[in-house]
Amino acid sequence: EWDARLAAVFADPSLLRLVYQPIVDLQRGTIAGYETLARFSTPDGRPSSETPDRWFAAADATGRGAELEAIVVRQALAVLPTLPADCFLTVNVSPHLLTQRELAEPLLAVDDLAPLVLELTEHQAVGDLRPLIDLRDRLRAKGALLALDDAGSGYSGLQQMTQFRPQLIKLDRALVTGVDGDEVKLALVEMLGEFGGRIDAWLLAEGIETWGELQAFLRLRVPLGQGWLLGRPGPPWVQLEPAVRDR
Ligand code: G
Ligand code: G
Ligand code: MN
Ligand code: NA
Repeated sequence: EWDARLAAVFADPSLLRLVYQPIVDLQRGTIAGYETLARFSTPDGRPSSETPDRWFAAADATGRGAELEAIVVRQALAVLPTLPADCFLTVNVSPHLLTQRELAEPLLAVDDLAPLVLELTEHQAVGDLRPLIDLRDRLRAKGALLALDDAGSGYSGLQQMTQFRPQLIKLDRALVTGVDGDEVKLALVEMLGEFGGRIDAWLLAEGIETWGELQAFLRLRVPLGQGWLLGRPGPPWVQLEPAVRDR
């Protein structure tokens, strides 16, 4: 089942299409960047009924995860020159796949990776960390930035912050949802903000869906936000939701 689906995408990479969700400079109310999100189609042109995370998990399970993420990376690198000025572009990559040749090579082949941001979440144990740290340093030297995705979730904890030394910390949606009126979530966000300041990392609140949540992050002076209230994933380069833009 998955073997046939994946084979179709590797034969025709246009079955994997990227959409782009705005990331907002909360204090200025402008777009600071975009997150790329993969969308899959079947060979007959219909949207896949499987979610992207299932696609990436299935590819990983058959040893082709790096190859699939490489399709994303190639498409992201191709649109990079068309990105609006002063914006960054993020891609989601699994740290345990990043060091594989299929994924590392297209990135290392580029002289200047700025303003590309690699969003890392690890759902598996990474064995020997040294190759990853070495690669991270080479990618940084080429101008790539690192983000820790899903920060505060079980998958992206304190250990990963010390290992990856991210320049961007993406607060997990679970911390964002209902943050207004939840003292414990507010305290955690404040703590991570302080922590981010100490290690020179920016905080990004993802999954903002309500005005109450947005106001909480404005009050906390969290610099960056993302979520359906602000902008949905769409074609390049979708603008902010009108209600937010005209506010
Ligand atoms: O956009 P959406 O909510 O459908 O994404 C669902 C999940 O799939 C999210 O966890 C997201 O991080 C993951 N995902 C989407 N695009 C990519 C991608 O390009 N690479 C990887 N590894 N995961 C992705
Ligand atoms: O795992 P990762 O954090 O990369 O997943 C990002 C996913 O979150 C994407 O699939 C995207 O579609 C989804 N997303 C983005 N904004 C919102 C939001 O405001 N609410 C919800 N429920 N999902 C969101
Ligand atoms: Mn992400
Ligand atoms: Na995330």
